[in-house]
Amino acid sequence: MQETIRPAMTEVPGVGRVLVVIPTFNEADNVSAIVGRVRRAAPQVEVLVADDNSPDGTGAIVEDLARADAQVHVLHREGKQGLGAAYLAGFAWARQRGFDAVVEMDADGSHDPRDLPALLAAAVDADVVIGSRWTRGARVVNWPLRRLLLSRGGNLYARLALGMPVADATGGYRVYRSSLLDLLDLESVSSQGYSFQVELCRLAHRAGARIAEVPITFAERERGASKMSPLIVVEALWRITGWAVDDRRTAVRRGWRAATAGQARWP
Ligand SMILES: Nc1nc2c(ncn2[C@@H]2O[C@H](COP(=O)(O)OP(=O)(O)OP(=O)(O)O)[C@@H](O)[C@H]2O)c(=O)[nH]1
Ligand SMILES: [Mg+2]
Repeated sequence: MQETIRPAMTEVPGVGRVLVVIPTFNEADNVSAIVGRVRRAAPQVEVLVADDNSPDGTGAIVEDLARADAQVHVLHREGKQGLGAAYLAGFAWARQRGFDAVVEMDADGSHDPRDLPALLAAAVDADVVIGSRWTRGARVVNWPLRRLLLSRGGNLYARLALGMPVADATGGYRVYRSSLLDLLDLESVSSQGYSFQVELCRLAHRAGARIAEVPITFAERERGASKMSPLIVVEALWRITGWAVDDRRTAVRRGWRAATAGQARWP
């Protein structure tokens, strides 16, 4: 049987076939622009928009984009089920089709596709690459003080509570190698909102993944409405605290087992 050879154009050197997953809910004002910008910034990658049946017609707009471009796809989902669920569906879509890496990116323009080549280059030697707002060289443009403080505070808490050596554990501009996603227990993921990013970071860290951070320029959304809500912040705080308690319980249990095993040997 003759082997199918994929054109080199659809591969990122050292990484392979890459799918950019863009979750959307009511992003009709943004979605065409972001898909076009991704395609221009990284012509080798494919794009999947995971739309939660947006009432503003985002899904139909992406249908048109997909008809015109074989590297653009749309996943229509039944209704608004949160960012985390949309990403998990996108990851499953990518894995079923043999993509080697998946990128997470917001539709609202906060994540600049021109940073994508640098993120993909870092993925050559990493399992996860985080586009970081809080690494030297990064820029955050037009964010109100309230959002800056929330992000800095949330990241500080996540870092201290979970002991992860990551500056931006809440950021949502990332590359995951599929080989890592295959190792993670994604069925155990329960986060809906922001804490999804922290939860995946924690799973990756615990799996011993090589995590790299690359500075990005992050900009406040210009069009459309934010889906950020107090509930999303409360969910993140609640879950991070729960994971921190679990981690400490596990550590105490391990310490206790080690200590009692020692006693058995030296009565
Ligand atoms: N499919 C899907 N996408 C969602 C859902 N909630 C948010 N999104 C998308 O996730 C991305 C991030 O959401 P944003 O509203 O920009 O949230 P944010 O970036 O945390 O907040 P802002 O700073 O206010 O923009 C956007 O592309 C949204 O359209 C959801 O329930 N389902
Ligand atoms: Mg946003």
